[in-house]
Amino acid sequence: MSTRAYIGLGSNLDQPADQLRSAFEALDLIEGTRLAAASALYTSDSLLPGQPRYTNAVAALDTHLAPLDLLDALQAIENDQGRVRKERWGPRTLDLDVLLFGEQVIDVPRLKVPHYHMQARPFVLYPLAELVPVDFQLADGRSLAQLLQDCPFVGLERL
Ligand code: A4P
Ligand code: MG
Repeated sequence: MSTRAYIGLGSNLDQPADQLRSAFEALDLIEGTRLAAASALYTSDSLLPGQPRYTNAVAALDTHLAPLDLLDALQAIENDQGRVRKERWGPRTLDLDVLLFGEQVIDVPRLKVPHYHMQARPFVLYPLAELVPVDFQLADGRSLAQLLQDCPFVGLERL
């Protein structure tokens, strides 16, 4: 049986839109995994001042992998696309975050799911909303509709 996982994609270096398009292709090539759906791309200012603007999107995956194996595959894609980790929250060619993994709540040092700040980030919630049913709920019971209401579509541009 496969698990539906949602992945947040972000880039603010080296042609971000192209980085995300390559990443969608790479996600579909992960072993035991298929890209079920991809959101539109959205741009927004960085949460940290002085960094280039970000392009973000969300992917829906159906995967037979265990969560940590999926994380390994995501980090391999980040590395393949030239990610250099210098500082936390530094500019990056590609960031892949596991937003949701089925209904699972995961809290181990390498992986926290649902992703910690997703509920407050319009560049995560609005692309996610394109891919899920209107009555979608997170593993902890919060409804996406409520999260969207609390997180206005401000500063976001849909490409
Ligand atoms: N890790 C734990 N949980 C997860 C998860 N659910 N998904 C661990 C992925 N990784 C997870 O991640 C650091 C470690 O988190 C990993 O080794 C993994 O084991 P990282 O990607 O190396 O570091 P990071 O991305 O710099 O940190 P973080 O906290 O993921 O940053 P964010 O939250 O991604 O924020 N502004 C706009 N407009 N758009 C953006 O996308 N992104 C950031 C970075 C800042 N401002 C932004 C955006
Ligand atoms: Mg990250």
